[in-house]
Amino acid sequence: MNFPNDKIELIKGDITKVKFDAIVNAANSSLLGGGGVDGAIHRAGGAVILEECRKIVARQGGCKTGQAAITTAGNLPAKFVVHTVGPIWNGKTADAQKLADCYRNSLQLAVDNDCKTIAFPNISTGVYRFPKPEAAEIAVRTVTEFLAATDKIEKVIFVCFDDENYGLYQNKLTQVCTLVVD
Ligand code: AR6
Repeated sequence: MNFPNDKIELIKGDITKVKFDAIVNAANSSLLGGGGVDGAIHRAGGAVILEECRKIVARQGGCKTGQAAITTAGNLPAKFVVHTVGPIWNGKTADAQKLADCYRNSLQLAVDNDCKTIAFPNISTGVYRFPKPEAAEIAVRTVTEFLAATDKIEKVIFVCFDDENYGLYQNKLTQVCTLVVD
């Protein structure tokens, strides 16, 4: 689906199928895999992703909430996986800031690795229970701001797995992009 901001796209589907320079993983701070989109990425990408994650852990001891780390993408059609750790929702303002950090730091890491296209799942809106409307607002606002400040990223795609997130992103993207165009 296309929006007035032609650098942003939206699809409903499985992020492991996306052939972009980078796909983002909603990981946990151990970086050693889990369920949800994390499990899907490790299953489809194969053992090389976990091996590289283990090396990152050995080097820096995991990944803090809001931070991001990058590996190659194994058998996935993408070139890189950016692993970021979303906040576990507990109703605090700090959670919103950490979620924005996830989007910002993932985009910056993609730029640092010469990626021009990047796909995001709906970070923290599964097991970590971040409210979907607020998470969509933060994701769209943070990505839109980042894109306005750099010409290094050519395309960002939000990959929604469920109808609720897909509907929320459609609304948010239309609103934000209309404001930008006006
Ligand atoms: N493609 C795109 N989106 C997906 C896919 C997929 N294949 N599978 C699930 N989603 P979650 P979190 C959506 O729980 O809330 C893991 O165990 C899903 O519908 O994967 O950040 C990690 O190891 C939801 O909208 O991540 C952590 O321990 C979104 O991805 C913990 O879960 C995020 O849901 C992270 O929790």
